[in-house]
Amino acid sequence: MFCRRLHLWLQPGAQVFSVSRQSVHKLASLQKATMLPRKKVQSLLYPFSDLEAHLHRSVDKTQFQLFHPSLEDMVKAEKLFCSSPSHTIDYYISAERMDQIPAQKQPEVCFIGRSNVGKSSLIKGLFSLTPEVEVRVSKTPGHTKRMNFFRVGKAFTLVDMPGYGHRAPKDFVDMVEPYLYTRENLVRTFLLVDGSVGLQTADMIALEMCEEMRRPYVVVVTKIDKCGRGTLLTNLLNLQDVVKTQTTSCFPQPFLVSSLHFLGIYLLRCFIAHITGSVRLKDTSQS
Ligand SMILES: Nc1nc2c(ncn2[C@@H]2O[C@H](COP(=O)(O)OP(=O)(O)O)[C@@H](O)[C@H]2O)c(=O)[nH]1
Ligand SMILES: [Mg+2]
Repeated sequence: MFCRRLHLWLQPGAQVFSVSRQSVHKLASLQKATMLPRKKVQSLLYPFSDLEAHLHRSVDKTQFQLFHPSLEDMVKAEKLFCSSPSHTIDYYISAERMDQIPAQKQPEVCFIGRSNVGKSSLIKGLFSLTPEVEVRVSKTPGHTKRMNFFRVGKAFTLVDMPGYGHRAPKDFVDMVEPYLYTRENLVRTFLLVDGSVGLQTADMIALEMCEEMRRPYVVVVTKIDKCGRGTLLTNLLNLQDVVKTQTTSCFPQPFLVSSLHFLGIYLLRCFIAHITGSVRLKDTSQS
């Protein structure tokens, strides 16, 4: 890891992205975001573009950009996250056990990760175009004690899972594991890892479990606004090493997000729309 660190141009203290907090509410829709200066638009849509130049040329960057849809595709995907009379987005049900969840045909995606990693904030960000959908975000770790299901029309269901690790190992065994193993319509699991602290023991346990499950999953790197560029890149390269050497079912590209500054939210919306079969991308080689 320390050798990797030498590849970076370290700028201690330099915050990675600089969209001001006040302007975040204006960023919920792409149409508004694209009015910003070009460079800011780039980092909002493809957060990795801000980091790319700071990696040594020996680092393989293609893995970070496998899913790289056009702006047009992202606009198409965004429509899916806007509620309308014929396409209702709503909180559907919350459950503590599998037998409380009705079986469903429509594809499902779920968000798992340690308590406080930013799951609920990310889901809130994804649904920011439909603010009437209530997603509770807490300052207290372990707040989400139930599995919360959100319906996105007939397109897919999105599930906010209880956090594991800190004070919540029981929830993991009781809820997260049985759900991941048995939910038939689950098409993708998003495993969230805090980019400002990097992979922790509990993340590694979750990663191993996702591997055992042998169903496709994706790593989402959260809170990328919270640390300097050097720390983020170090954590990111370490994560890439783990994904490359220790996983077979993980999508090689980590998705970088900041729910606070709206970075990477559009790209993630587009990826979800794509994997649930809701939006056909122009270039179908992206998977
Ligand atoms: N700086 C920063 N803080 C965040 C971000 N996302 C979430 N947080 C904060 O992290 C804490 C936990 O977030 P939450 O979404 O409730 O985490 P959960 O337990 O995984 O659902 C809250 O205080 C959030 O405000 C982010 O992108 N950047
Ligand atoms: Mg939560």
